[in-house]
Amino acid sequence: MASLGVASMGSSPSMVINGSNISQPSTALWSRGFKIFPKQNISTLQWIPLKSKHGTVCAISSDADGNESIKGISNTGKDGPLMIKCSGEKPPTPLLDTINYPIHMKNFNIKELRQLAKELREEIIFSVAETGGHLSASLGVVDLTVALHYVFNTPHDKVVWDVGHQSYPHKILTGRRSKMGTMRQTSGLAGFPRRVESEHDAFGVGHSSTSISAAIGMAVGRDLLGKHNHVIAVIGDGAMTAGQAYEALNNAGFLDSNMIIILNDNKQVSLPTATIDGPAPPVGALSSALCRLQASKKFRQLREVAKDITHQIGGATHQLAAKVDDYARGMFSAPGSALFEELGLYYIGPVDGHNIQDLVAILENVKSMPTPGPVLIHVVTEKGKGYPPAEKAADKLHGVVKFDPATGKQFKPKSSTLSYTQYFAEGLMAEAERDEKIVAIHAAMGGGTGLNYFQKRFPERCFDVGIAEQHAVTFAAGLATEGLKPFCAIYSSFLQRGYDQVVHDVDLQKLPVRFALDRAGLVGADGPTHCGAFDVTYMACLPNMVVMAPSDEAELMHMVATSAAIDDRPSCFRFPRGNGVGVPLPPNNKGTPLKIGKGRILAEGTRIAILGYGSIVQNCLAAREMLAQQGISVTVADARFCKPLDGDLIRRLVKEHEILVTVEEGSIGGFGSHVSHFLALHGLFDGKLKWRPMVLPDRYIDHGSPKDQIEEAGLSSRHIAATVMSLIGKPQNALQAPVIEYSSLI
Ligand SMILES: Cc1ncc(C[n+]2csc(CCOP(=O)(O)OP(=O)(O)O)c2C)c(N)n1
Repeated sequence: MASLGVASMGSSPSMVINGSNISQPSTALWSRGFKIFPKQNISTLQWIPLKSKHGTVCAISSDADGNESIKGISNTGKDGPLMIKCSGEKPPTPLLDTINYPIHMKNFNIKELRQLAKELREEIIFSVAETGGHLSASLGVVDLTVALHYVFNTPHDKVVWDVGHQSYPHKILTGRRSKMGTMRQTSGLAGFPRRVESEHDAFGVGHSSTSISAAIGMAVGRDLLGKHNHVIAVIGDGAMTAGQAYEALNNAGFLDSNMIIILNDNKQVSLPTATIDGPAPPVGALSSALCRLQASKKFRQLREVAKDITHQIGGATHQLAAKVDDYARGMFSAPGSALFEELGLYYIGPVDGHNIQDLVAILENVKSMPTPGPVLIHVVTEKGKGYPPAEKAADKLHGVVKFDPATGKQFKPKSSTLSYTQYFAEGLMAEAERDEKIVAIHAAMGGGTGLNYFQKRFPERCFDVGIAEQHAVTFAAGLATEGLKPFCAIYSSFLQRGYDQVVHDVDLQKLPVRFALDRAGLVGADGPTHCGAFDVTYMACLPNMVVMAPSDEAELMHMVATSAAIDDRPSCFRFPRGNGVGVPLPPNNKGTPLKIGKGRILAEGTRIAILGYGSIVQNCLAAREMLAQQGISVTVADARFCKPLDGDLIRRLVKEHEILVTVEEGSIGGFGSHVSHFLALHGLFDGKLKWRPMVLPDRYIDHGSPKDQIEEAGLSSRHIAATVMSLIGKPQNALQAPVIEYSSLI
């Protein structure tokens, strides 16, 4: 196990340890009042605590060569964030105004750093109130961010933010303050770190739990190239629930490269949601382990006593104390810390993540070590820290639209319809009322998937597995083997994580797991990391999977019912971010199972057939109206199924029309590819048919408004109509009608 020496000054500022020859303390200690030093340098150590009137304690340590270093460590307990003011006026930011890059804060003292943190908080609240975005995760790491940028030197040193939704203070301190007003908007700053946006963004993110893996790669790369920078991964306790994080920890301990992992523990594992009564309690064993660890003051004291006895008496008592120590570790402390240490990481913590002085002291100590190996610093923070409306809100104001900074009240747009997500939840609850075998699974996304409503209605039948999409899929497969009817609700882009599980654990075994793929297609402000571009492609190539997409919210409810009824193989249906179109819903939200593999014609025409797949059908209908104004008669069909395809419908469309245009909000290789495959195999390309596929472009589309994104993708109703016009040789500029996009209704 990698190990550092740790000398404790104990919890009392008046405690004096003079000249203690501390041999091999192997354990993690409370952050206040300690000095860490490389084990190999231990010879003599002097702690000379000096009380100042501010309660500051200074310690002097001297190494074997007699070199002394002085450390000032606060023990005042008053070092939390300064009170912030949120009037709605632009806050005065005299210190922040002097900083464009971290280099400008290097001469600050602790008091100034605390003031800087206060100004950063006010700045974030002010700017996110104007733009919307991820608020509370960023507020929670302001002090940590200040300490990191004070101690380390990005971009030379690499700071890898996990998920990246907490990176707003980092962005402000690294040259992007003036662009904060463009956050998540078309051509503006991204809501997550991106390598193309700044050299200070060491790694692009959006999906969780990648930071440790990436950081190890950077650390090993550095070593291979003989470089000397520091690498720091900052990962939340939520992100720490994913398997990849453990794979990385395991590998970090084995490779033993120097790196720092900061575990940002705010006791929020799943995304909190405002749509249930209170914040979602943290799920998973690690979470409870971390809680126990934080609560284990007694344990820390016991260990201090054991250590003191060890050093004072030695010999047999030493062994006894060591046993007490081991026993105590197993009993009270800290499955969390034990786990990390077993994996070969040196564990420090828990540390108050809002105490800049402590954070700076610890980071400087770890930084100054020549070969610490992988070190895990367990930092405890509060999500939304410093902003009372966020601290109090049930959802902690995790993700917000524009809001009033004085009150935290959000300006949510009024809509006559609900989100597709909510219609899904309603449809699923209607099924579950009638069939008690229906169970629901999500991966830390109760609010995002609407399953928080299901959870409330059927608490025993809803499972939040943490940010663990792979596990969610195989867990669902296991449930299916027992005859239950699992609905796995996962965003399209997040299911990419669980793909082998979908293939190997579900499809190959023909297990009836139902996948509800939310956020299909373009997602607006979250950008390409969250864009559901690929699911049709990756699901429809699987031999046993039934693949569906509803064109409106009523169809969504029918597809929920269809999936519930399919009990001999897996099935999936995708639906977009945004609101329904306002069609009548089935009675009591209870859908009727559709005939598998059967589409429908929505509007009859003569020359041209547009075959849409999914909610983009609404744009096809709008395009039809535009073309009608040009005297062009168009049939619009709703495919409903990508797999199995409705061969009869395709044959009919080809037979009765000169032109077939397929439209989908998905990548190449999806619905259009299946249609073309069918056309080719059945000789339907051998005549006069003109066929054009309209899909998402073969590149990633940046964050922006849904309207801008669909324009850029070339999938607006105007684009569909223009494609038809060009196919029949008419000038496209004849299209004057207003553009109606379903996506703009979001
Ligand atoms: C693979 C993946 N699944 C789900 C999400 C959605 N998500 C974003 S933040 C978050 C919670 C992260 O918790 P934590 O890491 O503790 O950060 P906190 O928001 O609490 O600061 C989730 C589930 C994601 N980004 N990536």
